[in-house]
Amino acid sequence: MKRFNKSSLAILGSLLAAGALAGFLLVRYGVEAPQDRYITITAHKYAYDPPVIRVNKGDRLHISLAATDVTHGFFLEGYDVDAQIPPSDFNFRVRHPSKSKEFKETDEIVVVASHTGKFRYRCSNTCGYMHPFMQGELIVNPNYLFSTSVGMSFGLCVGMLWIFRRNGNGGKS
Ligand SMILES: [Cu+2]
Repeated sequence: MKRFNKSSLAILGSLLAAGALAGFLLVRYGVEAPQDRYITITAHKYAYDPPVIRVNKGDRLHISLAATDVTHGFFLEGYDVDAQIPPSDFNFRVRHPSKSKEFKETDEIVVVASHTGKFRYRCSNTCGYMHPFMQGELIVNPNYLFSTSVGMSFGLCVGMLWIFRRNGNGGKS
């Protein structure tokens, strides 16, 4: 019986070590996963480059805007951002429509990708006959690493329970 407990202790020990590792990974890559992403979006007749941006939930987006031909707009659905981008200028003007109609000059929009889903960005400054079709898409994915880590921890808990039960039965017989 004593010998049995020793081996189960060893198994428990390694499970705990694995659990600690999972916990470390969770903190390192899960909870703290939100990254700073520096994105430059160039507007021209009648598209944005890049046309699709993929980020993870919680990421902090530093968005710079530039226009190469005429003044374009940048309205980001779901994030209360609207900008006017004059050509050949590092700065652009931005406003948060729900808060103010006033545009303010800036060189960067900082937005936290706080909700998942697909959000279109489209031109909000009439720039030509194809203007209504000028749009792109911001895709905010859920944090998969975070989910994986939680799943791993859950698996470890189940594994430990199973070992406890097995040892309980083994001890009696
Ligand atoms: Cu435009």
